[in-house]
Amino acid sequence: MLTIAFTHRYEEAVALRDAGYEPIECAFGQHGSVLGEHALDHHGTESHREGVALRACRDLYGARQRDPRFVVTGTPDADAVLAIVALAGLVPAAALTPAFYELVNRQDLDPIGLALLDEPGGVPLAWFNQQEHLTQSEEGFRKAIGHMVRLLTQGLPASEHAAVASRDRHRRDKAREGILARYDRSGLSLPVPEHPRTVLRGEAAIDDAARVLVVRSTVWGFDVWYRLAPVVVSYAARMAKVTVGCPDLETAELLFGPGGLQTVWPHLGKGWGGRETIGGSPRGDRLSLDVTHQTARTILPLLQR
Ligand SMILES: [Mn+2]
Repeated sequence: MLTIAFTHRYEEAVALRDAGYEPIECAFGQHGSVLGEHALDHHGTESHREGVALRACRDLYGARQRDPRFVVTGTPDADAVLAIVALAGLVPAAALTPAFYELVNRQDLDPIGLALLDEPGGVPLAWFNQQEHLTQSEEGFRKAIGHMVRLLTQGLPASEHAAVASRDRHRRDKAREGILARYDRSGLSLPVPEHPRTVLRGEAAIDDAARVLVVRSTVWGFDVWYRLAPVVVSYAARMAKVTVGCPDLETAELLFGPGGLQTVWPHLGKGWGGRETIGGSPRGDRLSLDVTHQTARTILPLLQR
């Protein structure tokens, strides 16, 4: 009997772990990570570990088949969900091909640098990512697990391949439509090029004039936006919150010095925060689009390069 316990609370995850549940990617910000017997996390203080789906599929197939109790938090992404499927042995071992779980791992580690639809096995993974209502809840995880099991055992019907590609094109178009401004280091507006080829990161980002992109988003579009500037200030319309991001730690530190965006949060106001590479407005606060533009104006003078 598959048991999924979802929690937002560190203490509850610890209690469930102590009761014998296996935590999957149970990282709780400053509390750190709750690890079980198989140490299945790779965030924060555990970032030296390999991804969880990779280890579960390659090394730990069926390890929790007789006691499939898991504690989870956050979003049921492909990495966490595939790890549960493998540990619980919900599909035959042969259905877990290295090509697929290695791709899940690569996408989890670097979602912005990967043109998923161009990768072998990328279309089925993109299909999973497109599924809706995969909420941060037990129900969301159960739905996601169901999708993953069907994908692995039945494959994706040929007719769905074109639909996946077309939905992704639609998402990227939406992400582009949301672009409000693109600034150089002095705050001067730059045009938005039609077909930027690669994500701007590291020294290549510094070589380009663009620094800050301001967007109002209704879709996830960082893979599109980081091709246009190495700092993205995004207004999530539905949540009414502002996110600030850089494509990776190296780029964030080139632009803002050691600590990357950690040096930026104190300038943005009380409750703003996050990691070196991504974060944003206080959880639960609903902000206006104006704040997004103000955020970009505050960040520009903080750029060191
Ligand atoms: Mn992961």
